[in-house]
Amino acid sequence: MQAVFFISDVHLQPRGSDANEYLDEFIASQLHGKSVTLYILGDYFDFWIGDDGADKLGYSPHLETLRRLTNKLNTVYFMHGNRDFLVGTGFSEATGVKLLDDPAMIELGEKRCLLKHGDDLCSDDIEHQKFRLLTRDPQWQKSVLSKSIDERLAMASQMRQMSGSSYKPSEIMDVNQDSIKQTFIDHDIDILIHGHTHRPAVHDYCVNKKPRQRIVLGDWDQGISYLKVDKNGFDLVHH
Ligand SMILES: [Mn+2]
Repeated sequence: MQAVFFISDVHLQPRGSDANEYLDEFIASQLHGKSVTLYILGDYFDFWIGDDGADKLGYSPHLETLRRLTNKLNTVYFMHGNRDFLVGTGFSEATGVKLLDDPAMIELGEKRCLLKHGDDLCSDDIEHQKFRLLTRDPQWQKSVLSKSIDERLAMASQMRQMSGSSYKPSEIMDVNQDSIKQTFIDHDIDILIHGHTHRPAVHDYCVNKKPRQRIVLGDWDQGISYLKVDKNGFDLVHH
């Protein structure tokens, strides 16, 4: 079996940050010179104001990196997060990366796996769920994308300030266990893979008398973080 990698929450900054360096290191050590599949499960970019604004934000080198990966016969998938929900077909055409719906079902060996960013599993955070509904609405997105790049930049920095200033207890920021159980049942899956919470871990469940697992991908604030699946099994690596 060809290796399959999953990452999320890299939060790449336009002007560069430690995460940029960790990502380069990850690509060089794990992906370079091999034919692999990479799933990016949201919040790859810390913010995104539309595909036409990537250059102005200084994100072009990141797009070139993805283009080089897909040119080398790697398959790269991208799912939106709550930061980069405006990534669109222009990005996909520029990079060769395939856009994925949330949720997405895949099979890994014998296992039925569901992929999600994970923010809608945090159903106790009512405020965020309202924000999510609004920002995923195609009409709202269309009206935002019709604004000038400068107007969208101002909007993005305002939104970032707002989310940075509101304090919420940590249990509200984690997934709701009823939402998890319902997700296992609704999709009849063995494994749920998601990011968003920045709490990398493998959780075991028993739902409807079947063992199930929830694998949470980590953030990249302190180092490389990924899930690798190959003939040896599942390996969650977080530095
Ligand atoms: Mn997120």
